[in-house]
Amino acid sequence: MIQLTINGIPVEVQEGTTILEASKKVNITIPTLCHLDLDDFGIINQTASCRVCMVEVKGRPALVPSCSEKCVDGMVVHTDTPRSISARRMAVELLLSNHPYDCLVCPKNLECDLQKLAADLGIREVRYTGEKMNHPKDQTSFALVKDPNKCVMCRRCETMCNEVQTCGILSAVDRGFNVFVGPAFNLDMVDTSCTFCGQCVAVCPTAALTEVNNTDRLWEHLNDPSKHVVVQVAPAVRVAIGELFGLEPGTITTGQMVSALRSLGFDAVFDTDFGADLTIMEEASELIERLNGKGRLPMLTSCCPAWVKFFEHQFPDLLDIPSTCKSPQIMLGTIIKTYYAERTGLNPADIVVASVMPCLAKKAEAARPELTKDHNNNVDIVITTRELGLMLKEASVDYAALPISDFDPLLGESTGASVIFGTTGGVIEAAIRTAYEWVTSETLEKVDFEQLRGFDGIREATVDIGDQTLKIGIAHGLGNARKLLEAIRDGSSTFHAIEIMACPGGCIGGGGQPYHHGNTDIIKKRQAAIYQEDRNKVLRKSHENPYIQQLYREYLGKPNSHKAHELLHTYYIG
Ligand code: HC1
Ligand code: SF4
Repeated sequence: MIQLTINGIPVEVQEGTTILEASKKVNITIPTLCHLDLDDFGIINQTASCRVCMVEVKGRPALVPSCSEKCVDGMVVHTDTPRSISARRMAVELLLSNHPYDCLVCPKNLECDLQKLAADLGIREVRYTGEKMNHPKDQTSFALVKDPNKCVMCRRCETMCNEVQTCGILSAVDRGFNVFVGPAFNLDMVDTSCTFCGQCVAVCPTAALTEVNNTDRLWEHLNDPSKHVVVQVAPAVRVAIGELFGLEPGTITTGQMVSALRSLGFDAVFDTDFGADLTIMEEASELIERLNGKGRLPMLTSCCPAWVKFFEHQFPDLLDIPSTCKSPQIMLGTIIKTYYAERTGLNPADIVVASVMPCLAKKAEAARPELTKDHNNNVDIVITTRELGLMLKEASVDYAALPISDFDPLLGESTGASVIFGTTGGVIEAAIRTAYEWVTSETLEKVDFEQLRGFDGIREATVDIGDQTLKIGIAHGLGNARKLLEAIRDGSSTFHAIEIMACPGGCIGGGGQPYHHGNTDIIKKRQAAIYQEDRNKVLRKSHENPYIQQLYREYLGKPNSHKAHELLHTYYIG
């Protein structure tokens, strides 16, 4: 062990610990900008490029960056000397000298780490002025916007994209003053193999990477009396949106969220969870069929659109292994434009389906040509959790004070199995709850499959169903998914089913959720809330949802029927 003092406080740390890490141990905060430590998910960005975390070490003539400097025995560190504060201010001023000053109308206003740092350091003027970068914005995708002029070269997005997601889209483009992070040859995002997972957006400290904002388009629809505008909300939104209104992470606000949506003027408020229950009906049937020899094993879940893009781009030889089920978002959109339209006598062309998703890839998913019908999108417009927060603030909604209300009937009814879709491990657990009862014809008394839960990037578990032992794999984060796929490709995989979610933590850590600013405890609290919401439900198995049963009785026939296939299944494009 190594002994040192920081600001006069003795600290004992293991060899290899940085001064920044040692400081955290004794609750000393050193400001940083480029540094990102999501160690729970194996993510550390340690480029030491911003020079904001400079500190003084006794006996050293120069200041050192605390994020990369390792502790040594007997070290005496001071983090807040006039010299280190002055160096910090200069580093921030230099970043600001070249940064656009449009904070008031910037998409990251009040959420920007650079803005906060400047405020915390009391910067009131920038002593250095000069040329600014003038690169065009990339607005070519349905999911994200890249504004190179706001790039501070922290490389957080690059670490996320290349090391965690292993997508390899982002790196330094251009040289010297004009340098920024973007795709090789500065290609348009839409022309790259980007999965639109949005994890680069989730960790960008400024507005160099943000989501496509669809709120104005949605307001237009809501203000158009000729349209019947309905909304669906993803499982992970209800345990995170409260954070935008000052509530503790992990606060479940399902009822307030429904009231909030109604107050915005939606004609009906439906639940993507209903779509998730429907997905389980189809996916559990498909799994049982494949286990009975009809189709290839392992079967992979297919509800995460960034994951779908990833295997289409990177594993085009394995397109027959994912389930053919559309995602819950698209299943519900399809049911709204068909079954719901018929029941209500509305022309599908007059129905606008909006989705609130924790995810940026859902925006791109809704626009996929094979998921639209007769040029009429099944889901017309997707906003993120953050965008819903913006709309509610625009409308001066006092979120925390809202009464609790229920989703609209039928397509708003759901079970606990669908809620857990929002966390890593939840989709496969939901599928197992149903598959178990269908295969064994026995009641599953204990629905909590603890062995499928957790945060490890790759998890393995076995589940006994009748006389069969199923081997289940779970991965979150695309780099982890790649490892499981490579094993399938080389023939060494022995799994029967694999769940994959692109974002660390699953949808609760999605690129459209309230910014966590590098605090993984927030994602863990959201996960605990998801499991609590499952326990709160009377029904916890998808096939027990009475309205799902009604939908099959009245409209779809049986799971995997011809009609179910036509409406609820899809194909992949390599
Ligand atoms: Fe997800 Fe899904 S769980 S993909 O993370 O299968 O976005 O929350 O809506 O469609 O249900 C996202 C979440 C979401 C779908 C469901
Ligand atoms: Fe990489 Fe995902 Fe960002 Fe695309 S959205 S650049 S894949 S991190």
